[in-house]
Formats: sequence, C-alpha cells, structure tokens
Amino acid sequence: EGVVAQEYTGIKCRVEKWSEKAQQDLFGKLPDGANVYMIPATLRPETMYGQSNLFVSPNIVYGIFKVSDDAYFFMTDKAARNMAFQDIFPKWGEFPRVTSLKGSDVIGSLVNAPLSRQGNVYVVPMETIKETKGTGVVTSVPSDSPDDYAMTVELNKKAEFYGIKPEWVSLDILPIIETPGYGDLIAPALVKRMKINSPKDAKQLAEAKEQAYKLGFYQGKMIHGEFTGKPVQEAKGLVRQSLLDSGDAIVYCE
Ligand code: A2H
Repeated sequence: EGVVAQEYTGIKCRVEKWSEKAQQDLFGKLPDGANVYMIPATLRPETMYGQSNLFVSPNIVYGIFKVSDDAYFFMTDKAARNMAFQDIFPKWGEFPRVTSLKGSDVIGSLVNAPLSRQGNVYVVPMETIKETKGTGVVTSVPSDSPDDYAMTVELNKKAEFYGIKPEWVSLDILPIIETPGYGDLIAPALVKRMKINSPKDAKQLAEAKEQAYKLGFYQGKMIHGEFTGKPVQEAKGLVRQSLLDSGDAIVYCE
C-alpha cells in the first residue's frame, strides 16, 4: 500500500437477477423492492462504455450492507468499513451488514452496468482479485485492461471449467479509446504483442497494465460516447462527473 490515498470511482451496478444459488441464500433476508448494487472500484471511469462483465473472486466472502431504506451495497467488509468513514452510510462509523455471500454463489447473476453498450452484464469469476484492494469487485473492460482481456479470453475458452455459460462472456469487444501505434483496442494489442497466454502470466500482465494505463492516459483519444474526440486526460473527469451526477457512481478512497 502506498502512502498516497487512491481515489476510486465506485460504479453502482444494480442486480437485475440473482443466480439461483444467491436467490436461495437471500430468501427472506432483504425487504421487497430492495435494490442491491454490486460496487466495482475503478480508476478508469472513462472506459465504462465498454463494460462487458462484472468480476468477483469465487473465494472471497462478500457482505450486503444497508446504505438506505431501499439501497444495499455488495462488496468486501473492508470496503464497507472504509466507506463508513466517508459519508456513504447514514451513520458515521456504522456499516450495517444484512448478510454475506460467497463470490462463487453470485456467479451468473445479471447486473446493470451504467453507460455500457450491453446494459446488463453477467457476473463471472476472476481468481486474481485481491481482497485487500478496492471493493473486491472489478468491472471488466477488455478493450483497455489487459487483465480483463486475458480473463475474458480464458473464460470464453474454458467456460465449462469455470462453471459459466459461454454466452455470458463476449469476445465482441467495443473500441472506446484510440492510442497512436496501438489502434483502438490497446489491451488485446498488448496481450498479443507480449504473447500473454493466460491470466496467470502475472509479471507480463503487470507490465502490459502499466503500458496500457500510461499510453491510454497520455496519448489516448475517446472514440465512443458523449466525449468522442476529446483526449482521455480530459474525458476521464467528465465521464466521472456525469456518472456521479446521474447517481450511478460514488467516490471511494482508501
Ligand atoms: B480498473 P490499483 Cl479499463 N484486485 O478498472 C485486482 N484488481 C482490482 C481490484 C482488486 N481488488 N480492485 C480494482 N481492480 C482493478 C478498469 C480498468 C482498470 C481499465 C484499465 C486498467 C485498470 C476496468 N477494469 O486498472 O492497484 C480495477 O480495474 C489498472 C490500474 O488500485 C481498477 O481500475 O492501481 C484497478 O485495478 C485499481 O488498481
């Protein structure tokens, strides 16, 4: 952990349909009409147009926390504890947990992904998610995140092994940002160039992630959405503010 606070955008992905297992576990635990939001933490709000899945770790136990009478957040305990001191819950220091669910139990749920082309996306597994970072939930943007792209390819190839349906994961990837020398899908381009074959190629993926982040930020230009034509440096804050204004996102620091 660095010394400087990291400021994330937490995207509010409302659960539209729970997996069967989660439906059984949650029976009678939430009031009728309650909205549960899974909250991925992202540093790249300008890429939210391209969300195509939501990743959870099958091994993490997540909580569902009551944020208001009709809104509940799905995330790690650690994130909830931090949010309790960031004016996200009504009472300072309190983060009422209604129940817990294992990541593996929510796989196959369908959630709304604000701004995304698909609208609703499926929850799928990513074993490399760290419990100690962010909210433990990650939104997948395979166009611009090498990790997300590598995992998307892996899930597509080995759907049965991962206990998902192949149609939950699409390789029809939406271009959002153009970067000189890397075209309009920088993550697939880097994964190919660096010959990354699996989400477990940690060292190379870290390098690809850094490249994609730097190049995208300093040289990228939006080619999709409301801020088409603007440099990423400018669009980042604009998309973020628009997500905050529409009530589709929160600011989360750690
Ligand atoms: B980013 P930093 Cl398009 N475990 O969002 C592993 N990764 C996590 C995580 C966790 N617990 N919580 C968040 N993340 C991911 C978008 C994105 C991201 C793009 C490109 C790069 C990128 C879509 N996924 O991150 O260690 C989230 O993925 C590369 C920096 O706090 C979050 O932003 O710097 C980022 O890692 C936070 O990483």
